[in-house]
Amino acid sequence: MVEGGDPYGAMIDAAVAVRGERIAWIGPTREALARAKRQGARVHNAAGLWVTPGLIDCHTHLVYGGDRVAEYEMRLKGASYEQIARAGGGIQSTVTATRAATFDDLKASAGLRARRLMAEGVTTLEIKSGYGLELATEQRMLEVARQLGRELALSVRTTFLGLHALPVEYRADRRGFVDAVSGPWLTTLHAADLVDAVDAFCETIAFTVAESAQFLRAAAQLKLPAHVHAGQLSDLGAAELAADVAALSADHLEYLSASGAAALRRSGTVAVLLPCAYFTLRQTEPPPVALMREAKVPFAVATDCNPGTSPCTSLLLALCMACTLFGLTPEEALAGATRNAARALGLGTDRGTLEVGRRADFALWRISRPAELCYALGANPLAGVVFRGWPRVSDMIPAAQKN
Ligand code: DI6
Ligand code: FE
Repeated sequence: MVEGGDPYGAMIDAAVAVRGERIAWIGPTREALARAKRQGARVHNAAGLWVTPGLIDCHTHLVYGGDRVAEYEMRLKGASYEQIARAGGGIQSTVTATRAATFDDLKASAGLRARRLMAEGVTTLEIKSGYGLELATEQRMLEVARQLGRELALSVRTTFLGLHALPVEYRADRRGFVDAVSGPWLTTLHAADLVDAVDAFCETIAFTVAESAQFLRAAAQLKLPAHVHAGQLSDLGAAELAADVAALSADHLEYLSASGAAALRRSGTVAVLLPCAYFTLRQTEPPPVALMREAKVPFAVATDCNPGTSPCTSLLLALCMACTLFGLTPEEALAGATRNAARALGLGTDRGTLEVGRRADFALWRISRPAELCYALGANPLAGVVFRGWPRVSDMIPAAQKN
Protein backbone atom coordinates (compact mmCIF):
# COMPACT_ATOMS: atom_id res chain seq x y z
CA MET A 1 0.00 0.00 0.00
CA VAL A 2 1.43 3.37 -0.90
CA GLU A 3 0.37 6.99 -0.72
CA GLY A 4 -2.38 8.49 1.31
CA GLY A 5 -5.44 10.62 0.96
CA ASP A 6 -8.04 10.60 3.60
CA PRO A 7 -11.52 9.99 2.22
CA TYR A 8 -10.55 6.38 1.62
CA GLY A 9 -8.87 5.92 4.99
CA ALA A 10 -5.78 4.94 3.03
CA MET A 11 -2.44 4.22 4.68
CA ILE A 12 0.91 5.11 3.15
CA ASP A 13 3.74 2.59 3.01
CA ALA A 14 1.73 -0.05 4.81
CA ALA A 15 1.68 -3.83 4.93
CA VAL A 16 -0.99 -6.43 5.61
CA ALA A 17 -0.24 -9.67 7.44
CA VAL A 18 -2.42 -12.69 6.80
CA ARG A 19 -2.93 -15.79 8.94
CA GLY A 20 -5.01 -18.53 7.38
CA GLU A 21 -7.70 -16.73 5.41
CA ARG A 22 -7.95 -13.72 7.72
CA ILE A 23 -6.20 -10.39 8.06
CA ALA A 24 -4.03 -10.70 11.18
CA TRP A 25 -2.30 -7.35 11.29
CA ILE A 26 -2.04 -4.06 9.39
CA GLY A 27 0.73 -1.54 9.97
CA PRO A 28 3.88 0.11 8.70
CA THR A 29 5.96 -1.89 6.22
CA ARG A 30 9.15 -1.50 8.23
CA GLU A 31 7.53 -3.09 11.28
CA ALA A 32 5.95 -5.81 9.13
CA LEU A 33 9.31 -6.77 7.68
CA ALA A 34 10.91 -7.00 11.13
CA ARG A 35 8.04 -9.20 12.40
CA ALA A 36 8.11 -11.36 9.28
CA LYS A 37 11.82 -11.94 9.75
CA ARG A 38 11.35 -12.96 13.38
CA GLN A 39 8.50 -15.30 12.53
CA GLY A 40 9.91 -16.61 9.27
CA ALA A 41 6.77 -15.51 7.42
CA ARG A 42 6.65 -15.32 3.65
CA VAL A 43 6.72 -11.77 2.30
CA HIS A 44 5.07 -10.58 -0.93
CA ASN A 45 6.33 -7.29 -2.24
CA ALA A 46 3.57 -5.01 -3.53
CA ALA A 47 5.70 -1.88 -3.61
CA GLY A 48 4.16 0.85 -5.70
CA LEU A 49 0.73 -0.77 -5.82
CA TRP A 50 -2.54 0.22 -4.19
CA VAL A 51 -4.34 -2.46 -2.20
CA THR A 52 -8.13 -2.43 -1.81
CA PRO A 53 -10.51 -5.04 -0.47
CA GLY A 54 -11.40 -7.58 -3.16
CA LEU A 55 -14.27 -6.15 -5.17
CA ILE A 56 -17.79 -7.45 -4.54
CA ASP A 57 -20.43 -7.54 -7.27
CA CYS A 58 -23.59 -7.79 -5.18
CA HIS A 59 -26.25 -8.02 -7.95
CA THR A 60 -25.92 -10.20 -11.04
CA HIS A 61 -28.01 -12.54 -13.18
CA LEU A 62 -24.86 -14.29 -14.38
CA VAL A 63 -26.36 -17.69 -15.23
CA TYR A 64 -28.57 -17.75 -18.33
CA GLY A 65 -28.90 -19.35 -21.75
CA GLY A 66 -28.63 -17.65 -25.14
CA ASP A 67 -28.24 -13.92 -25.64
CA ARG A 68 -30.37 -10.91 -26.53
CA VAL A 69 -28.34 -9.31 -29.28
CA ALA A 70 -31.32 -9.18 -31.66
CA GLU A 71 -33.37 -7.38 -29.02
CA TYR A 72 -30.56 -4.86 -28.70
CA GLU A 73 -30.86 -4.20 -32.42
CA MET A 74 -34.64 -3.74 -32.05
CA ARG A 75 -34.13 -1.28 -29.22
CA LEU A 76 -31.68 0.68 -31.34
CA LYS A 77 -34.45 0.98 -33.92
CA GLY A 78 -36.78 2.47 -31.32
CA ALA A 79 -38.60 -0.36 -29.50
CA SER A 80 -38.73 0.12 -25.72
CA TYR A 81 -37.85 -2.51 -23.11
CA GLU A 82 -41.46 -2.55 -21.93
CA GLN A 83 -42.82 -2.97 -25.49
CA ILE A 84 -40.48 -5.88 -26.10
CA ALA A 85 -41.42 -7.48 -22.76
CA ARG A 86 -45.15 -7.10 -23.41
CA ALA A 87 -44.72 -8.66 -26.85
CA GLY A 88 -43.29 -11.83 -25.29
CA GLY A 89 -39.65 -10.97 -25.90
CA GLY A 90 -37.33 -9.78 -23.22
CA ILE A 91 -37.07 -11.99 -20.16
CA GLN A 92 -39.31 -14.65 -21.78
CA SER A 93 -36.87 -15.26 -24.61
CA THR A 94 -34.06 -15.83 -22.12
CA VAL A 95 -36.35 -18.17 -20.19
CA THR A 96 -36.83 -20.30 -23.30
CA ALA A 97 -33.08 -20.42 -23.97
CA THR A 98 -32.26 -21.16 -20.33
CA ARG A 99 -34.78 -24.00 -20.11
CA ALA A 100 -33.17 -25.54 -23.21
CA ALA A 101 -29.62 -25.21 -21.86
CA THR A 102 -27.87 -28.05 -20.04
CA PHE A 103 -26.00 -27.67 -16.77
CA ASP A 104 -22.72 -27.72 -18.70
CA ASP A 105 -23.90 -25.11 -21.22
CA LEU A 106 -24.94 -22.80 -18.41
CA LYS A 107 -21.76 -23.40 -16.47
CA ALA A 108 -19.56 -22.69 -19.48
CA SER A 109 -21.20 -19.38 -20.39
CA ALA A 110 -21.56 -18.16 -16.80
CA GLY A 111 -18.01 -19.28 -16.04
CA LEU A 112 -16.72 -17.08 -18.83
CA ARG A 113 -18.60 -14.09 -17.44
CA ALA A 114 -17.40 -14.84 -13.91
CA ARG A 115 -13.79 -14.91 -15.13
CA ARG A 116 -14.21 -11.52 -16.76
CA LEU A 117 -15.40 -10.08 -13.46
CA MET A 118 -12.57 -11.82 -11.61
CA ALA A 119 -10.05 -10.34 -14.04
CA GLU A 120 -11.02 -6.95 -12.58
CA GLY A 121 -10.48 -7.93 -8.96
CA VAL A 122 -13.89 -9.36 -8.02
CA THR A 123 -13.58 -11.88 -5.18
CA THR A 124 -17.25 -12.16 -4.12
CA LEU A 125 -20.15 -12.41 -6.51
CA GLU A 126 -23.90 -12.65 -6.05
CA ILE A 127 -25.78 -14.72 -8.65
CA LYS A 128 -29.57 -14.78 -9.04
CA SER A 129 -31.74 -17.42 -10.63
CA GLY A 130 -34.95 -16.21 -12.29
CA TYR A 131 -34.66 -17.31 -15.91
CA GLY A 132 -36.10 -20.77 -15.29
CA LEU A 133 -39.57 -19.90 -13.97
CA GLU A 134 -40.02 -23.65 -13.51
CA LEU A 135 -38.60 -25.54 -10.58
CA ALA A 136 -36.15 -27.81 -12.44
CA THR A 137 -34.51 -24.94 -14.33
CA GLU A 138 -34.39 -22.63 -11.30
CA GLN A 139 -32.68 -25.49 -9.50
CA ARG A 140 -30.20 -26.05 -12.33
CA MET A 141 -29.30 -22.34 -12.40
CA LEU A 142 -28.64 -22.32 -8.66
CA GLU A 143 -26.62 -25.53 -8.90
CA VAL A 144 -24.47 -23.93 -11.59
CA ALA A 145 -23.93 -20.89 -9.35
CA ARG A 146 -22.92 -23.13 -6.43
CA GLN A 147 -20.58 -25.14 -8.68
CA LEU A 148 -18.85 -21.97 -9.91
CA GLY A 149 -18.29 -21.04 -6.28
CA ARG A 150 -16.68 -24.42 -5.66
CA GLU A 151 -14.46 -24.38 -8.73
CA LEU A 152 -13.36 -20.78 -9.07
CA ALA A 153 -11.19 -18.72 -6.73
CA LEU A 154 -14.28 -16.66 -5.98
CA SER A 155 -17.04 -16.64 -3.33
CA VAL A 156 -20.52 -17.01 -4.75
CA ARG A 157 -23.74 -16.05 -2.92
CA THR A 158 -26.88 -17.46 -4.50
CA THR A 159 -30.24 -15.73 -4.71
CA PHE A 160 -33.49 -17.45 -5.64
CA LEU A 161 -35.18 -14.79 -7.79
CA GLY A 162 -38.52 -16.56 -7.59
CA LEU A 163 -40.63 -13.68 -8.87
CA HIS A 164 -38.93 -12.36 -12.00
CA ALA A 165 -41.60 -12.79 -14.70
CA LEU A 166 -44.83 -14.73 -15.04
CA PRO A 167 -44.18 -17.85 -17.14
CA VAL A 168 -46.43 -18.52 -20.10
CA GLU A 169 -47.92 -21.66 -18.55
CA TYR A 170 -49.23 -19.63 -15.59
CA ARG A 171 -50.59 -16.75 -17.64
CA ALA A 172 -54.14 -17.47 -16.53
CA ASP A 173 -53.12 -18.25 -12.97
CA ARG A 174 -50.90 -15.58 -11.41
CA ARG A 175 -51.97 -16.58 -7.94
CA GLY A 176 -51.10 -20.22 -8.57
CA PHE A 177 -47.60 -19.18 -9.67
CA VAL A 178 -46.93 -16.97 -6.65
CA ASP A 179 -48.26 -19.73 -4.37
CA ALA A 180 -46.01 -22.37 -6.01
CA VAL A 181 -42.91 -20.17 -5.84
CA SER A 182 -43.59 -19.16 -2.23
CA GLY A 183 -44.45 -22.72 -1.21
CA PRO A 184 -43.06 -25.93 -2.71
CA TRP A 185 -40.39 -24.36 -4.94
CA LEU A 186 -38.90 -22.31 -2.14
CA THR A 187 -39.00 -25.25 0.27
CA THR A 188 -37.35 -27.62 -2.21
CA LEU A 189 -34.55 -25.26 -3.20
CA HIS A 190 -33.91 -24.27 0.39
CA ALA A 191 -33.79 -27.91 1.50
CA ALA A 192 -31.21 -28.58 -1.25
CA ASP A 193 -29.07 -25.80 0.29
CA LEU A 194 -29.14 -23.81 -2.91
CA VAL A 195 -30.50 -20.54 -1.54
CA ASP A 196 -28.60 -17.87 0.41
CA ALA A 197 -31.28 -15.21 -0.17
CA VAL A 198 -34.38 -14.47 -2.24
CA ASP A 199 -35.42 -11.67 -4.57
CA ALA A 200 -38.57 -10.38 -6.28
CA PHE A 201 -38.96 -8.03 -9.26
CA CYS A 202 -41.60 -5.67 -7.87
CA GLU A 203 -42.65 -3.60 -10.86
CA THR A 204 -45.63 -2.79 -13.09
CA ILE A 205 -44.40 -5.25 -15.74
CA ALA A 206 -43.61 -7.91 -13.15
CA PHE A 207 -45.11 -8.48 -9.65
CA THR A 208 -47.18 -6.34 -7.29
CA VAL A 209 -46.19 -5.33 -3.79
CA ALA A 210 -48.67 -7.86 -2.35
CA GLU A 211 -47.34 -10.73 -4.49
CA SER A 212 -43.75 -9.84 -3.69
CA ALA A 213 -44.60 -9.57 0.02
CA GLN A 214 -46.11 -13.06 0.02
CA PHE A 215 -42.92 -14.57 -1.39
CA LEU A 216 -40.47 -12.56 0.72
CA ARG A 217 -42.43 -13.31 3.90
CA ALA A 218 -42.46 -17.02 3.12
CA ALA A 219 -38.68 -16.83 2.77
CA ALA A 220 -38.39 -14.96 6.07
CA GLN A 221 -40.14 -17.92 7.74
CA LEU A 222 -37.16 -19.99 6.57
CA LYS A 223 -34.81 -17.27 7.86
CA LEU A 224 -33.76 -16.41 4.31
CA PRO A 225 -32.88 -12.74 3.79
CA ALA A 226 -34.31 -10.71 0.91
CA HIS A 227 -33.25 -8.47 -1.89
CA VAL A 228 -35.88 -6.53 -3.84
CA HIS A 229 -35.79 -5.20 -7.41
CA ALA A 230 -37.43 -1.90 -6.47
CA GLY A 231 -38.22 1.30 -8.32
CA GLN A 232 -36.52 0.47 -11.61
CA LEU A 233 -39.28 1.80 -13.87
CA SER A 234 -41.83 3.23 -11.39
CA ASP A 235 -42.40 3.75 -7.67
CA LEU A 236 -44.87 1.12 -6.53
CA GLY A 237 -43.78 1.33 -2.90
CA ALA A 238 -41.30 -1.53 -3.26
CA ALA A 239 -38.71 0.31 -1.17
CA GLU A 240 -41.20 0.43 1.71
CA LEU A 241 -41.79 -3.30 1.24
CA ALA A 242 -38.03 -3.93 1.31
CA ALA A 243 -37.85 -2.02 4.58
CA ASP A 244 -40.87 -3.89 5.99
CA VAL A 245 -39.22 -7.26 5.46
CA ALA A 246 -35.84 -5.87 6.63
CA ALA A 247 -34.35 -6.71 3.24
CA LEU A 248 -30.58 -6.71 2.90
CA SER A 249 -30.90 -4.56 -0.21
CA ALA A 250 -33.31 -2.66 -2.43
CA ASP A 251 -31.92 -2.53 -5.93
CA HIS A 252 -32.22 -0.02 -8.83
CA LEU A 253 -34.25 2.75 -7.10
CA GLU A 254 -34.37 5.22 -9.98
CA TYR A 255 -37.87 5.90 -8.61
CA LEU A 256 -37.73 6.43 -4.86
CA SER A 257 -39.76 8.78 -2.65
CA ALA A 258 -38.53 10.56 0.47
CA SER A 259 -40.64 8.21 2.60
CA GLY A 260 -39.15 5.20 0.77
CA ALA A 261 -35.64 6.49 1.48
CA ALA A 262 -36.49 7.08 5.14
CA ALA A 263 -37.88 3.56 5.41
CA LEU A 264 -34.67 2.08 3.95
CA ARG A 265 -32.62 4.04 6.42
CA ARG A 266 -34.72 2.75 9.36
CA SER A 267 -34.37 -0.88 8.28
CA GLY A 268 -30.65 -0.60 7.47
CA THR A 269 -31.35 -1.77 3.91
CA VAL A 270 -28.60 -1.02 1.38
CA ALA A 271 -29.60 0.77 -1.83
CA VAL A 272 -27.88 -1.03 -4.73
CA LEU A 273 -27.39 1.25 -7.72
CA LEU A 274 -27.19 -0.36 -11.15
CA PRO A 275 -26.01 2.30 -13.60
CA CYS A 276 -25.23 -0.11 -16.46
CA ALA A 277 -28.94 -1.08 -16.67
CA TYR A 278 -29.88 2.60 -16.56
CA PHE A 279 -27.40 3.25 -19.36
CA THR A 280 -28.52 0.30 -21.51
CA LEU A 281 -32.19 1.29 -21.21
CA ARG A 282 -31.25 4.89 -21.89
CA GLN A 283 -33.20 6.00 -18.86
CA THR A 284 -33.21 9.69 -18.14
CA GLU A 285 -34.10 9.98 -14.43
CA PRO A 286 -31.16 8.91 -12.30
CA PRO A 287 -31.77 7.59 -8.78
CA PRO A 288 -32.18 10.39 -6.23
CA VAL A 289 -28.67 10.12 -4.81
CA ALA A 290 -28.92 13.44 -2.92
CA LEU A 291 -32.06 12.16 -1.18
CA MET A 292 -30.31 8.90 -0.27
CA ARG A 293 -27.33 10.79 1.12
CA GLU A 294 -29.62 13.05 3.11
CA ALA A 295 -31.54 10.06 4.48
CA LYS A 296 -28.19 8.34 5.21
CA VAL A 297 -29.07 5.27 3.20
CA PRO A 298 -25.87 3.33 2.47
CA PHE A 299 -25.42 2.61 -1.21
CA ALA A 300 -23.67 -0.06 -3.20
CA VAL A 301 -22.92 -0.32 -6.93
CA ALA A 302 -23.20 -3.52 -8.97
CA THR A 303 -23.17 -4.65 -12.60
CA ASP A 304 -26.68 -6.23 -12.75
CA CYS A 305 -25.00 -8.47 -15.38
CA ASN A 306 -27.93 -9.88 -17.40
CA PRO A 307 -28.59 -10.43 -21.09
CA GLY A 308 -31.40 -7.90 -21.45
CA THR A 309 -30.75 -4.69 -19.60
CA SER A 310 -27.11 -4.89 -18.58
CA PRO A 311 -24.86 -7.11 -20.68
CA CYS A 312 -21.97 -5.95 -18.54
CA THR A 313 -19.11 -7.93 -17.04
CA SER A 314 -17.11 -4.95 -15.82
CA LEU A 315 -17.62 -3.75 -12.27
CA LEU A 316 -15.11 -0.97 -12.92
CA LEU A 317 -17.32 0.28 -15.74
CA ALA A 318 -20.28 0.26 -13.33
CA LEU A 319 -18.21 2.38 -10.92
CA CYS A 320 -17.38 4.81 -13.71
CA MET A 321 -21.05 5.12 -14.66
CA ALA A 322 -22.10 5.48 -11.02
CA CYS A 323 -19.85 8.53 -10.82
CA THR A 324 -20.45 10.02 -14.26
CA LEU A 325 -24.19 9.28 -14.67
CA PHE A 326 -25.39 9.23 -11.04
CA GLY A 327 -22.99 11.74 -9.48
CA LEU A 328 -21.41 9.47 -6.88
CA THR A 329 -18.00 10.48 -5.60
CA PRO A 330 -15.25 7.93 -6.33
CA GLU A 331 -15.08 7.24 -2.56
CA GLU A 332 -18.79 6.41 -2.54
CA ALA A 333 -18.47 4.26 -5.64
CA LEU A 334 -15.53 2.29 -4.23
CA ALA A 335 -17.29 1.82 -0.89
CA GLY A 336 -20.23 0.64 -3.02
CA ALA A 337 -18.18 -2.19 -4.51
CA THR A 338 -16.50 -3.15 -1.23
CA ARG A 339 -17.86 -2.24 2.21
CA ASN A 340 -21.48 -1.56 1.28
CA ALA A 341 -21.62 -4.39 -1.24
CA ALA A 342 -20.57 -6.75 1.54
CA ARG A 343 -23.38 -5.33 3.68
CA ALA A 344 -25.85 -5.79 0.83
CA LEU A 345 -25.01 -9.51 0.95
CA GLY A 346 -25.17 -9.78 4.73
CA LEU A 347 -21.37 -10.13 4.86
CA GLY A 348 -20.55 -6.73 6.30
CA THR A 349 -18.73 -8.09 9.33
CA ASP A 350 -16.80 -10.66 7.31
CA ARG A 351 -15.29 -8.80 4.36
CA GLY A 352 -15.35 -5.66 2.25
CA THR A 353 -12.85 -3.66 4.33
CA LEU A 354 -9.17 -3.97 5.19
CA GLU A 355 -9.41 -4.62 8.93
CA VAL A 356 -7.94 -7.17 11.30
CA GLY A 357 -10.21 -10.23 11.40
CA ARG A 358 -11.77 -9.60 7.99
CA ARG A 359 -11.30 -12.13 5.25
CA ALA A 360 -8.03 -11.69 3.38
CA ASP A 361 -9.51 -10.89 -0.04
CA PHE A 362 -7.55 -8.07 -1.71
CA ALA A 363 -7.11 -6.54 -5.10
CA LEU A 364 -3.79 -4.91 -6.02
CA TRP A 365 -3.81 -2.09 -8.51
CA ARG A 366 -1.33 -0.26 -10.68
CA ILE A 367 -2.88 3.19 -10.25
CA SER A 368 -1.80 6.62 -9.03
CA ARG A 369 -4.84 7.22 -6.78
CA PRO A 370 -8.10 5.36 -6.03
CA ALA A 371 -10.30 7.58 -8.21
CA GLU A 372 -8.45 6.12 -11.20
CA LEU A 373 -10.52 2.95 -10.73
CA CYS A 374 -13.64 4.98 -11.59
CA TYR A 375 -12.07 7.34 -14.09
CA ALA A 376 -10.67 5.13 -16.81
CA LEU A 377 -13.16 3.73 -19.34
CA GLY A 378 -12.27 0.19 -20.30
CA ALA A 379 -8.88 0.11 -18.60
CA ASN A 380 -7.98 -2.72 -16.30
CA PRO A 381 -5.21 -1.73 -13.92
CA LEU A 382 -5.45 -4.92 -11.83
CA ALA A 383 -1.98 -6.13 -10.79
CA GLY A 384 -2.97 -9.11 -8.65
CA VAL A 385 -5.51 -10.66 -6.31
CA VAL A 386 -5.33 -12.35 -2.93
CA PHE A 387 -8.30 -14.62 -2.28
CA ARG A 388 -8.84 -16.11 1.17
CA GLY A 389 -5.22 -15.37 1.98
CA TRP A 390 -3.76 -16.90 -1.19
CA PRO A 391 -2.35 -15.09 -4.18
CA ARG A 392 -4.70 -15.96 -7.01
CA VAL A 393 -2.31 -17.29 -9.60
CA SER A 394 -5.04 -18.89 -11.70
CA ASP A 395 -8.82 -18.67 -11.81
CA MET A 396 -9.17 -22.07 -10.19
CA ILE A 397 -9.06 -22.72 -6.46
CA PRO A 398 -5.59 -24.02 -5.55
CA ALA A 399 -5.62 -27.56 -4.18
CA ALA A 400 -4.38 -26.33 -0.81
CA GLN A 401 -7.56 -24.37 -0.32
CA LYS A 402 -10.10 -27.04 -1.05
CA ASN A 403 -11.94 -28.29 1.96
N1 DI6 B 1 -34.52 -6.08 -13.73
C1 DI6 B 1 -33.60 -6.06 -14.68
O1 DI6 B 1 -33.00 -5.11 -15.05
C2 DI6 B 1 -33.41 -7.42 -15.15
N2 DI6 B 1 -34.31 -8.15 -14.34
C3 DI6 B 1 -34.92 -7.35 -13.54
O2 DI6 B 1 -35.70 -7.75 -12.70
C4 DI6 B 1 -33.73 -7.57 -16.59
C5 DI6 B 1 -33.80 -8.98 -16.98
C6 DI6 B 1 -33.90 -9.18 -18.45
O3 DI6 B 1 -34.32 -8.30 -19.22
O4 DI6 B 1 -33.53 -10.28 -18.87
FE1 FE C 1 -31.37 -7.29 -11.70
